[in-house]
Amino acid sequence: MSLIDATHTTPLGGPSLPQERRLVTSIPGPRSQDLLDRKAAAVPSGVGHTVPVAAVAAGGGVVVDADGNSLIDLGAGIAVTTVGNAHPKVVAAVQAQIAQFAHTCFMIAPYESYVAVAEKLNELTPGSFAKKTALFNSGAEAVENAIKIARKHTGRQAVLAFDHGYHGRTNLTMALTAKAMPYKSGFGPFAPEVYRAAASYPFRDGLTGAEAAAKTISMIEKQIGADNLAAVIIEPIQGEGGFIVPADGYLPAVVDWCRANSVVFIADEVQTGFARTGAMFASEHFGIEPDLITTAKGIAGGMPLAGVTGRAEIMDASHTGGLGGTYGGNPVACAAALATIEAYQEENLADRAVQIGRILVGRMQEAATSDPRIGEVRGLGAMIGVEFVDPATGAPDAALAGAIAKRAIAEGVIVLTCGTYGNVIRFLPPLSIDDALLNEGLDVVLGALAAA
Ligand code: PLZ
Repeated sequence: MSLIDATHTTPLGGPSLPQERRLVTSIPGPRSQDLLDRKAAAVPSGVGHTVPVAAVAAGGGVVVDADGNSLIDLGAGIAVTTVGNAHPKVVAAVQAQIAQFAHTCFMIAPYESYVAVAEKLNELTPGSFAKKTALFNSGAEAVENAIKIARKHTGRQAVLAFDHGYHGRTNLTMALTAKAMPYKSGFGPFAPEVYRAAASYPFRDGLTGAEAAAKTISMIEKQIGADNLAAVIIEPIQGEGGFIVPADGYLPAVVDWCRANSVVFIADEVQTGFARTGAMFASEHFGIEPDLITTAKGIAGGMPLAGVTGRAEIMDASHTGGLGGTYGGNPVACAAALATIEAYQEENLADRAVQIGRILVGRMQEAATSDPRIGEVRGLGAMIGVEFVDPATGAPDAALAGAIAKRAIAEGVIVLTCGTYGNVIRFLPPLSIDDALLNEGLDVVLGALAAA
């Protein structure tokens, strides 16, 4: 039994896939199990997986597996296929570009699509100042380069990251990431001159934005020294750390302090970017204009691409040849990005994210009124997290979040967890999901909560 056979009988992906939850076997079915057995033999165990299926097609709001099961997708491959999997525009753009040329290396022979993506990002990111953009392959690589640029611009070395922060799995980004397991344990030593402060976590710190910012700033001044600090890097809504939305005023106060002290403020919008939160970039909700913004994930409809966009005078700090990489801004990925960005705009997907968010928050808050295990429902647009707690103590309940996700997956709904304490269920549906399918997915998740 081979997966190749299965793909012959499986429809192409994209929005024309039947938008339904359909279980024809238990999860995993036999064909998926075959692949998981091969995976176990061929791929190191360090590379885990959340959903035990062999995916063969996806689109709209579903992922279809090799056994013919159709799962409702509430994760979008971790906020990547925000525009919808196998979006027809993206498929057409990729096919056209790959037939034209696959690669020249932008550092060797530049091409238009890279420049066009840079122009788009310069235009769409918040900030009315002159901007420039450099392209890379992954979120981690974008973050690495944002730090390089900030150090070169300031001539300083220290970087401040935050509790609950996530920035990637490379050496520098592991250092920036807060959580030891599974991201860092045993993988050190980590890059030096990385410091960590508490950010704002209203549900757990009880502080106003101004109070939390005062704590952050005091930490910087006392433990790092403004003169040593090149950059502050923060996710406007912390993603892997638990979908933590900072209190009002926190981010603007930190940005103001950075500006007054010539520190580069970097917003890591790898997870929050591209219509996900109901705005093109989450920074807009908080009224901030970051000096640099890192992007990836939703940028190119599933093709690997990432960017650093920011103030032209900071972006230009590096000597010629100091930034780059063999594949960064690959033409196929850039073609996909241009098609994806066009789709966000033509289909008003930021507005769609707001509508999806209303459904998510409405259903979860309604459940919270009668279920004290729901500590908080939070987020913006179609980036919503539900934090589960022990009702008696408020202590994080990771076992409950894990049990809900596991049961939902077994019943055909892809749902992800996150959080430093592992006790948050996060919703990141593709914005191409329809209301009926979204509601059915939430029925299953709430059923799993009731059963847990
Ligand atoms: N910055 C804010 O969310 C990636 C990680 C999945 P890459 N988040 C998903 C995992 O377990 O590896 C992320 C992010 C923020 C940076 C990154 C890193 O992006 O494209 O995975 O390198």
